[in-house]
Amino acid sequence: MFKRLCIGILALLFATIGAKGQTLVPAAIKTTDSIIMDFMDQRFGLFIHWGPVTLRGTEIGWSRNHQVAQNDYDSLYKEFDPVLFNAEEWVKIAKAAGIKYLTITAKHHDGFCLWPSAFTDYTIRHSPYKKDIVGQLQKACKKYGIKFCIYYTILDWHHPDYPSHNDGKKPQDSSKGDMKRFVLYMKNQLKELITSYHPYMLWFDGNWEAPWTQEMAVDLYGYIKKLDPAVIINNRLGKTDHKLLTAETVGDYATPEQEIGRFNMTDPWESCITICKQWAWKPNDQMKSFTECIRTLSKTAGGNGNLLLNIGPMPDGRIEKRQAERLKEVGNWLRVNGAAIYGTRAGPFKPDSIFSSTRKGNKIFFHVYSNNNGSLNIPAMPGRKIVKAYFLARGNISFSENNNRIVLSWTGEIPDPACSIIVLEMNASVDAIPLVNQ
Ligand code: H79
Repeated sequence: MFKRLCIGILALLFATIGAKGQTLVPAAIKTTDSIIMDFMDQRFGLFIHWGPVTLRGTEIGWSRNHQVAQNDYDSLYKEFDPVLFNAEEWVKIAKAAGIKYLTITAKHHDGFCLWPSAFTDYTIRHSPYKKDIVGQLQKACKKYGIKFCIYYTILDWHHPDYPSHNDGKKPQDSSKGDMKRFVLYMKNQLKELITSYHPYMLWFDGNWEAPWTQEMAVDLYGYIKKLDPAVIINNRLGKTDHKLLTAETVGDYATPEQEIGRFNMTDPWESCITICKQWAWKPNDQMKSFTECIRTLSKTAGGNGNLLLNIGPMPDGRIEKRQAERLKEVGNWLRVNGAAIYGTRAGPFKPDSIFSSTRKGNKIFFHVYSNNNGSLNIPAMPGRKIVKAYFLARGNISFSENNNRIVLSWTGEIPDPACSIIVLEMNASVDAIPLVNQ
């Protein structure tokens, strides 16, 4: 009887059933709010998509058996020798860009591993380069105070135990798959990654294919949390929409892709957006302007989310000069205006085409995208008065408060046409005030 009771309690601890009968992650093992809030304080991360496919300049994973024949794609690692790769150079570029965390594609959908995994030969160790790329980056991040994160996709179109061998294109032979063995492979690799590199966050992907189930996802979440209860996990482990967090979601935060997430003061989210068009490097790929990059970062913070901005390094190991320069420009803007981004929360105004707002303590930051004839007219906040108003990049500006409206005005153009920050210092904290209707 006692034994049965114990088994019952254990079952309750390790499997929670939702209202619709789905397996859910038990609340007790979920990443704590304080860890998630710390993550949301970082606001700006660098995504790096890299692998042997850069030798062809086509998209990572997706071009296998499309633009690049499968056999050719799967042999590229034999030529992958990025002799100019210098982890510290990458991390210095990230640091100068004002980036707080870095996420590397340890394994993308093509199955190639950028670290010398003991569980497959399809790794960097068996390339002419041989050295551990994930390990070198982790070390450099530690040295320069950047949080190190790992992208690891679930689906694996190369692994013999994974039942689907490309994204639906023939030849397709799912009879040879063995998900039980494949899950063991994943667990072995994830244990290897967690114990070797101690990532701050794990970025899963490739969760949509049929062989992967909600039950497997909940089980894997628990497995990871036993290895490291503090590791942050994105919301692409389970089978729910990656833009949302729901009771069924397996993972800690939402991940809108190639779009700025919706304004949301309750659910944490991070938008992943490419600096060019492709995730992986492509010669002469179209690059976003400085204005686009800054407004993307500003509007993300103004929606209460993080930005994971993606770059694709070249096959020789270097980051393109123009991408590094663009990142440096972003960093220069952040050196002046970073107070409006890092550690802030969105609001108390909803973003529109003229401005976004963020807040921290007794400060409200207006991110202004247009000179707007030198003025902003906004509703006053009940119980709060302005003490001081100024551009972060320049001096004070005029303000007046009457008829429940605030009028801010300045002479000449805004300091930076891409995005200028106006600070309103208030007479008390604005962290908890409700949204102000415009
Ligand atoms: O790693 C990046 C993408 O490869 C991965 N997620 C980000 C972080 C991703 N996997 N699937 N998808 C994104 C959605 C599928 C998009 C596609 Fe396409 C549209 C696949 C084929 C058409 C975009 C354009 C990707 C390849 C070509």
